[in-house]
Amino acid sequence: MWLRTFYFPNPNPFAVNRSDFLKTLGLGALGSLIGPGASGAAGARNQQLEASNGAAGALGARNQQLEASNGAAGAAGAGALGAMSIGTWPFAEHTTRAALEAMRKGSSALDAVELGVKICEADPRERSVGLGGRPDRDGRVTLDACIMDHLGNIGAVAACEQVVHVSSLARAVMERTPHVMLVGDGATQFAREQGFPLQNLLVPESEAEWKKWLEKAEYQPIPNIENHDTIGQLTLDAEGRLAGCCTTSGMAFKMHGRVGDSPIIGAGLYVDGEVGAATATGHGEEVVRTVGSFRVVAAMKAGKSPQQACEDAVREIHQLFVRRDKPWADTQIGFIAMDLKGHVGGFALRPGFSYAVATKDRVEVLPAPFMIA
Ligand code: SD4
Repeated sequence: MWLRTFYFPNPNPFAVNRSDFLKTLGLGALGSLIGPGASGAAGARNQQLEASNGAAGALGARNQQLEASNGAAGAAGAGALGAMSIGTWPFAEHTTRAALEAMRKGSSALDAVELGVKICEADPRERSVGLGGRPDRDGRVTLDACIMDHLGNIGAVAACEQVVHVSSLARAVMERTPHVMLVGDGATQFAREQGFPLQNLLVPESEAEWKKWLEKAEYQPIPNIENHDTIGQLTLDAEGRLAGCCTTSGMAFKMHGRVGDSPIIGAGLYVDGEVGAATATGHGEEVVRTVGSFRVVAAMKAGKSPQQACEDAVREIHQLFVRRDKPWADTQIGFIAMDLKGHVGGFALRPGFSYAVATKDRVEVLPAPFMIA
């Protein structure tokens, strides 16, 4: 059974950029009405694809400039570059800045990435991460997170309730258990045992959205229209250590127990301490299907730049939609990546995705190039 979700206005301070993304989803909803099944739809889709490849090319050029400028600093190696951090969506401007400052004061990449995403998890205005995250269709807020360091240490929790800082809980799984993932009640039980505070994560605004959604809740076998903005953040410290963390409340009004890509190592996040790191946002089912973040890092290992690797991963996801004859109009996928020299990349299936880059010179939010306009 599939779950269809709807967008409700978000009052948070980053609403401008987030609504761009959600506009994408609005267009997508329209596309889903006219796309699948219509005769000639494949031809129309191909034309759209060809046209948008051109657009992506132009944007790709812009991003190459970015790569070049970051690369210039990075060419001397991570030590010379200093610490840096990148993260998905505009809210990562704050979280990457905080991570950078922590690393400047001596934090490891791992400590810094956890510190960064926790800011987002604790903010009840962020309705797609941590406290205040939108609930599932039963009104329960269930969170997913994973964390990975440069040595291949990993930890994750999925469908976890009552814990704000699931990033820290994922780290606790990594450091204090012989396992790599705890889910559901087991994750909450572990949190209790470890002294994590347990609390209600459903804020009145999210509860009101859920109640409104219930009025029309429809479950149809069509691709989801999501309400989401996961934070995936990557850090590189001055000693050249990489770390990453991905944390989310996942798809709004999802089926209870649904888990996306975000807590799945290789899908929502991957770190190779000798190559680089990548993280994903968007339609988790598609990212899981393609082991997206691992795919990006593997491409970097094979010699692709972070930008090229993100683009390849999105195109491969798109190809799978085409091969399976599934419409992609109402979905979104975005990847960001960083290598050991501080080159960064970001790419999305559809317009509206942006990511923050914090280096010693500046902290900025960059619109990601995209494949299909
Ligand atoms: C998920 N990938 O649960 C997450 C949602 C997301 O931006 O990334 N939103 O499928």
